[in-house]
Amino acid sequence: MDVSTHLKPTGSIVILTGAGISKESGLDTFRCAGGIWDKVDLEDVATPEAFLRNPPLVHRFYNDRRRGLLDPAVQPNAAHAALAELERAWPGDLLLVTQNIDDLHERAGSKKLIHMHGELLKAVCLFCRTVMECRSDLSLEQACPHCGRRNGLRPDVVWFGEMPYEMERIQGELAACDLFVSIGTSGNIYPAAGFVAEARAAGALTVELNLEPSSGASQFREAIHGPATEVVPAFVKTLLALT
Ligand code: BJW
Repeated sequence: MDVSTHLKPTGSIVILTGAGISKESGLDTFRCAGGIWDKVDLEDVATPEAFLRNPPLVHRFYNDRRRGLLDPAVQPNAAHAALAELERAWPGDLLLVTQNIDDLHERAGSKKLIHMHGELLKAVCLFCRTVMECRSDLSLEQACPHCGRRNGLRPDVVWFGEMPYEMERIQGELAACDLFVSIGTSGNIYPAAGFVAEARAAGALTVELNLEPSSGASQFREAIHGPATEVVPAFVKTLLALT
């Protein structure tokens, strides 16, 4: 692919990542065979109604995933590292938007980052809306350290039917970007699945980097298929050669 015909080194880049980028770090994806939604019904754990119906079940699901994320074996991989390097070295604007609730992009060194579906290592109090760091198990019995009330702490993640975070800022950046890159996402979940159309409407070059063609693959101008730890560093190298 010759990105140099579409992109100047001062161009602005928006990158969207999904569960596939963290797969080779040891975290499960959602919709792959053997993935999270093969083990648990999303209606039981990833909706506000599920949390009202059975909060201990929802807490157990996220407590298990939080412990998994904090396992010392789970570390950022070469794809996370390449995106952090791109942010450091790219002369133009760059925004990384992740659907992932893990903290592997931060650990790799990314700074201009939006967690549109929230963060596993944060909790929010439903009563006073305080957001707090959370590195251990959550339960209904715990009192909010800010307002002191029990029964209100939940993981600070975005469930189905809830509004993803910072949508106005993301849409503003998509409307002004020259390159949109989607990495490791199946393209099934909106509004993230619609970002490629928004970037195309803004005249951006659109590129998909994924293990296999995603649900929205036909909307991208270019696609490179393979494991993130191989295709992302190679693509970043191509971009940095323009600088
Ligand atoms: C590799 C790899 C390797 C593997 N290397 N690649 C139409 C328009 C707009 C909205 C809707 C609509 N229809 C329905 C909706 C609503 C709904 C939705 O999209 N539903 C769909 C079922 C259609 N969306 C919402 O409700 C969202 N909110 C919203 O729309 O707000 C507006 C609104 C408000 C109020 C009322 C109505 C509307 C919120 C969505 C929240 C999603 N939350 C989750 C779970 C919470 C966080 C968590 O527990 O982690 O977020 S669902 C889950 O899916 C998680 C992920 O972030 C998200 C996306 O998954 P992702 O990342 O794509 O993972 P996979 O597994 O699907 O794909 C992995 C890919 O990687 C695969 O392609 C592999 O091939 C690849 N891969 N190994 C590279 N080594």
